[in-house]
Amino acid sequence: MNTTLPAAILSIEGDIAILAINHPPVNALSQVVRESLVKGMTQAQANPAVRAIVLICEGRTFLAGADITEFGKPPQSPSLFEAQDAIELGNKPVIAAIHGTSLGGGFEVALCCHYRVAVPSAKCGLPEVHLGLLPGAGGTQRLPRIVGAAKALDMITGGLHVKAAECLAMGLLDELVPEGQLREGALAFARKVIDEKRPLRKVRDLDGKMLGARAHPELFVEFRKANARKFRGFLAPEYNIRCIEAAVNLPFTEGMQTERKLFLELVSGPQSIAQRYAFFAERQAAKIPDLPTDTPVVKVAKVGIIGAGTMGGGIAMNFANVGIPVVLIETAQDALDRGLAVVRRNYENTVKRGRLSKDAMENRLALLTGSLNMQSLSDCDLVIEAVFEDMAVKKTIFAQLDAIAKPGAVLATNTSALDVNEIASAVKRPEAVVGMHFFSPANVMKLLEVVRGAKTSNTALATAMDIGKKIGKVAVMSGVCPGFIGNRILRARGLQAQAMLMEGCMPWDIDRVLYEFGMPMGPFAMSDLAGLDLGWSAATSQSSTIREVLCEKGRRGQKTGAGYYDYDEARNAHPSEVTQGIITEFMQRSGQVRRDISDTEILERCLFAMVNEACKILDEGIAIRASDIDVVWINGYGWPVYRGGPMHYADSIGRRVIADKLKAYGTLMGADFHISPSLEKS
Ligand code: T1G
Repeated sequence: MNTTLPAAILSIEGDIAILAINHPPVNALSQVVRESLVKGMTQAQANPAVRAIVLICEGRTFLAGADITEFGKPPQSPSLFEAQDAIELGNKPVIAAIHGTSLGGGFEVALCCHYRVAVPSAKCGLPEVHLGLLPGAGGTQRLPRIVGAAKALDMITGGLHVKAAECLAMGLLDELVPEGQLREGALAFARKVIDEKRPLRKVRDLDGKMLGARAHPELFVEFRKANARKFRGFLAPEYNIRCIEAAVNLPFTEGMQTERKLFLELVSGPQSIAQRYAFFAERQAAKIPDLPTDTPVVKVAKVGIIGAGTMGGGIAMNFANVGIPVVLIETAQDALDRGLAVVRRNYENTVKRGRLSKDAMENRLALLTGSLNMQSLSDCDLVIEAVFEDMAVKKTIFAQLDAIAKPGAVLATNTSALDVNEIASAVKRPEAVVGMHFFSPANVMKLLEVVRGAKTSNTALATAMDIGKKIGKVAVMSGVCPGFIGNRILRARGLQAQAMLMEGCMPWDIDRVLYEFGMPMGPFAMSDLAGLDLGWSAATSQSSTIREVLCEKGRRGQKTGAGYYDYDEARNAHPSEVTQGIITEFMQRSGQVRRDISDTEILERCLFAMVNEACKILDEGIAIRASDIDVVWINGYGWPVYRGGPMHYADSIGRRVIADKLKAYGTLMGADFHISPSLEKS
């Protein structure tokens, strides 16, 4: 006998009820799901034949959290709390049957079940912190009661998705059932619960782990100190910590009140609004309006990478990490050996940090082969060129590649700014050419700019976007222009920063303002990190810029112990009298008179110049939508996600206000500066 509910089917097998939720795409706890939980549980508990209830989901995953699209709208009953009470306070044992990713409110529902089983491929987590929130349905109070305060702090403030085996070890799961047999396994477990007369075990009643933590309040002090840098500027981590402190020190009901109060503060605050915006923006970026969703995609079974330098090696790791073999091409054996050695060292560091097993490292390294012969690329489905940023060199390589690569192969360039159309002109199959701009370090940074050339085919574009997601990148499509989206905006900011050095600022003034805004570092610290001599040549240097003079003096950045800053042995940056002297001399030579520049002016000229360039990028159709630009800067340059990105930030200030401020700065913005048409009209 089956009962159909708004987003579920309730069925009875013998003395076990099965409530199967079905609400694609991820069984989010929308109103219809909450209603189905209350109705299904009530009916099953009222049925005298039923002695246990299995809660399971159809589709790709168990409940994956509250429906984020409902936030900021009037609440619709029943509430998530009512749905949880219908489970936890019922008169029959409820077993959660978990697959996919049981996250946020979804896992909080599972924690209200009396027992939890999962397939080995499942993951559980309370990642609300990534949305600028906290687990607002009892997760901060129930999780520590099972795993203890220390593990709860890591899991919740890290927003971790924890593998089923680890969840079992921590006591979050009662049993792992065979992969692909979740329903059968859950029913068998329910049978045991009935036959063994297991109790209605409620997590809220567990207190053993809390007693232990109560005796060690220093845990929270140390945790805050150890994570201060990582949590800098964010509200949600601190609020999550306070909730876990409440779980340790207060009775359950009072702890729940603390959680509710802090959740309500976060959910209506600008940081969570920005982080929820960023969550959806990232998913929007994958949607290219004029690219049919059924566009054929090349299956990438083997990748070729030309250039085994820092970028080439880092790019190669992305593919090896997901089991795709890579052949790395170099022109000389020592360069090839060096490149492969860097890759091995990167993996060894990850193993040392305990984030990769030695076997996994060896398996990945086994997927990487090196060759001095470009013919080795002939069976690759995707070839990525990652050589020196010189157009002539790139065109020569693509012409050679054209004669070697197999029909249908996608030919990508990792260029960070050069004209993809010109590169494509070097081959007879320009439709196969696409830009895949990785960000350094390529094995770490999540952003991938996929550059669509004038002749790039839909298949080449779709393949680049698809493989980008498969290797864990956030792919954003860009049109062709110097610097594409991210670096073009970076340049606009850099022009203001450099100009202000000639008006009275020192590099450390500008870096401080942007660091305090939330950027990981300012433009001058970034330049020192990357190396001031990128693209510089002693042969042609003429002391014409501050950067040239620094390079001529051997101050080429962190790697030389000095650049804009002086660096100590621990590579800590210190303001430099040498740099100050160079800047002062430059100002005197050009007759500039120093003036005091406020932090506000520094911030506005840097950020508003970025917004203006972003508007031009939209005006020119280089980016599809404003939120794509935000995704680029959050994932490629460390724009603080709690501020949503340059365009979200612009909207929070008002584009009209920005246009007026830019006009007020007038010629200070530079002789070549002009306001974007769309910003002008806003
Ligand atoms: N609400 C609404 N829509 C969601 C959603 C959610 N929670 N999760 C995903 N979607 C949409 C997404 O926008 C996309 O839509 C589609 O589903 C597939 O997503 C009270 C307050 C589950 C790991 O943080 O991490 O519970 O673009 O492309 O790569 O304490 O989605 O197809 O139209 O990401 O396979 C807590 C968020 C919420 C989990 C699947 N939960 N989701 O990844 O697919 S707050 C989360 C994810 C909360 C409680 C608190 C991932 C995923 P479209 P996708 P995927």
